[in-house]
Amino acid sequence: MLARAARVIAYDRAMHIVITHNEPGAGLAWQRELSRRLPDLQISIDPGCPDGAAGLPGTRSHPASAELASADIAIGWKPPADFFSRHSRLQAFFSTGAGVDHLLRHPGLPAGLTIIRLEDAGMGPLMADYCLHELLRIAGRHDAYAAQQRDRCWQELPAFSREDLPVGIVGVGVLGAQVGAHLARAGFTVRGFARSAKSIEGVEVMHGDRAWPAFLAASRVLILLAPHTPQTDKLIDAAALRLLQPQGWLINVARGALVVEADLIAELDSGRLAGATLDVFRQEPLPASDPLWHHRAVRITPHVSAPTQIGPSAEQIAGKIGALRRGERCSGQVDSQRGY
Ligand code: OXD
Repeated sequence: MLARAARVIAYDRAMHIVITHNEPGAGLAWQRELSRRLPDLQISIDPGCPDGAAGLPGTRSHPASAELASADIAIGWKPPADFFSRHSRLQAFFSTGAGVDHLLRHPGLPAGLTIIRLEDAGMGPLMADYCLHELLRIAGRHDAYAAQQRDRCWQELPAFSREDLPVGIVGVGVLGAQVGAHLARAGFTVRGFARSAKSIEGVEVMHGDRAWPAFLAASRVLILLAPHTPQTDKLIDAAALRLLQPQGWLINVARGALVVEADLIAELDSGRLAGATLDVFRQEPLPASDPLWHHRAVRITPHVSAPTQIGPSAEQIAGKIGALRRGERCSGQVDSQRGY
């Protein structure tokens, strides 16, 4: 499928863009940001998404269905089930997030549709700070102090040094590489795990299946930054967690489906794993009945480690649309076989 990933789309007429987004308000925000940057293009909001009935004054947010069916490019996040049946002439879909699993798993996704993901667009530094913050919190024993505060207990605990907390990052793509370099600059020993050899300043990158056990064994804090693909589904199970250094931590900022939740809870309960920071979950929002909510060793954030930065993201997408209009290639095209 690499041939498809490298495909160039040439447009010789005015293009029509349709926006679809599952969050109320997001469709309008994207329409506003893109209209400023691409004033000569028609930019509509798909009627099947929450903002579908609204639209910017002077724009046609809900054109006639024949007109909508002529959309060339879609931009958005988690399109509704019938989206692709209503937009039969699409040639490309820009994901407004780094992940594209929401598209690759869509039952109506047409074969051969070019998918383009966001590349950093301001998310890298946020993700890097989120991970550094968690590491410093672990090093400073802040969870233990929070528990002590609840019990009104005044007791100094030995802090962990940087050397005590070697970090392993699974997935060193655009975001993972930035996180790794940031943590290395902050003085942590950082290893990355990738499918193939890579060079990242300050980070030792290990690659290939044979290196996996040694990579885990060298890590005390495991950070997940890999995409969710058939290969990474349930990658982090009891066997993987038990290979980590004793009293390890898991930080998941990738996708919940990478982790076998029951195994994670069992490892935390046994005390082999000291804690987990989870920003992503197999089911989001995390159901109220999920045992993770109440686990003493788990910190939960609601998929906020690196929210899409709409200004830089719209700038990036507008630039790539410009490239496509000129018949040029643009980066970030997804290989659907690989899954990212
Ligand atoms: C994602 C994102 O892919 O938020 O999860 O960008």
